[in-house]
Amino acid sequence: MSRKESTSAKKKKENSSDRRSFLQKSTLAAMAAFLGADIVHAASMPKGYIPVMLPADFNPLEGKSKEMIVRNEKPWNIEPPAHLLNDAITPVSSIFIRNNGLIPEDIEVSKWTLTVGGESVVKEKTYTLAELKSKFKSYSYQLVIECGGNGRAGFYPQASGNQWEEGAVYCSQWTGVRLKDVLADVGIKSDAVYIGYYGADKHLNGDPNKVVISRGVPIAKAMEDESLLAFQLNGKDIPLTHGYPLRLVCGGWPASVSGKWLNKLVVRNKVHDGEKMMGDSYRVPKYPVAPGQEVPDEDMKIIESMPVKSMITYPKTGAMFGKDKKLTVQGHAWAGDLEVKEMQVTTDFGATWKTCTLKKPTNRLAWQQWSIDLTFPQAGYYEIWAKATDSKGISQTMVMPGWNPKGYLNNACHRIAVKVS
Ligand SMILES: Nc1nc2c(c(=O)[nH]1)N[C@H]1C(S)=C(S)[C@@H](COP(=O)(O)O)O[C@H]1N2
Ligand SMILES: [Mo]
Repeated sequence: MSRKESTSAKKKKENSSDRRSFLQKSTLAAMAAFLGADIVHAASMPKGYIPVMLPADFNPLEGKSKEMIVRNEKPWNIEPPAHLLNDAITPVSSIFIRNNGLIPEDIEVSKWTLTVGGESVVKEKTYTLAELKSKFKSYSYQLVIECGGNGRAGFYPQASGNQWEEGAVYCSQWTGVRLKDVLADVGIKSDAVYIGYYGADKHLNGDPNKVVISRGVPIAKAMEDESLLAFQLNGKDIPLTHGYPLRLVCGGWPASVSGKWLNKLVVRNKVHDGEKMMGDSYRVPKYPVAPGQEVPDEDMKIIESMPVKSMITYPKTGAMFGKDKKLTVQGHAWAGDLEVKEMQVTTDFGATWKTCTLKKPTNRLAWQQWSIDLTFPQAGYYEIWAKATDSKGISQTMVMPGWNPKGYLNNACHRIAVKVS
């Protein structure tokens, strides 16, 4: 408990100073991200000035909400507060950004190609974007993309990495061709077990030969209908920061398997061993460990389907309203490859739970909307905690779930505070 109090106190302080400096700070961070270098004399740069190396119509936040919280400037990582995620289909303005390296520059779409190779293809093949679009049928799905480290801020002892709170997750609509159709066209051998991706982003140190991140999924996940090579997000070209012009998207698994700026896929006859597939990266202990404990490498396993989780997106924490007034609480719930079968809230710290109305997902791997009407007969301070249960009967924990070295998979109940007067 004391840890949670200190985190929220810290957060409050950060937020008030962040709000004021946000535009300036995030604009500069965005410019640096696109330039691939810090602007040394940024302090003397005139307000509203667009650096010569950036296009005149450069819009640093690409339509992002001014309420986004900056977690890191280099690489550029930002997340929305929970209330910005209230829509069933997340608008680009509220989508978190997680980059491990530098956003690629000078993308020439007409020259963009995707090469599919690796030891388990019959023969390597290269497609232009136009070929991909014309040769294969397009499909659209709403997919939950959640960073494996979403909720990391809730772990104690603190795990290193972006201190994400609740916002490193979204469910938007992706349009593209099915990965399985492309793999069938290339021809894969019977020994294929895994696919791996490569993207056009550059390493933070600028070394063009260093791979930023190259992860992947087992063949079975790659072959699912919903695994796409996507070129549209919410019906428009994917914004540059989210992987323009081509992105691998595999919903329900840690977002790190959804490779942005995709230009190469490899079909492997063993588990893909690309950058950030080994060590502590996106891997968790095979058994529960004590917080802070070191875990031998052979006892770590790769994160696959994400665990059951939910969030409260309305009202926002701190909301005030009148006694006996009806409050409709809303949010989403998701469960990796599974469906959510029940959604509950408590206002008495878990002594009693109320069952919410829960919608079916629009398609497999989309998040589900839930809501519940609450009334508070007595004035005062309340907390609302939300808990989802998946189709296998597994529920979210109320306290910190299994600690792990990099702080992945925190699916503890989301809670908000409200005041009734
Ligand atoms: N090429 C490339 N793909 C990437 C990454 C990256 O750094 N480079 N980051 C991954 C991680 S860790 C996450 S959480 C998601 C973030 O996707 P978003 O920025 O669209 O929210 O992209 C994934 N795909
Ligand atoms: Mo991530």
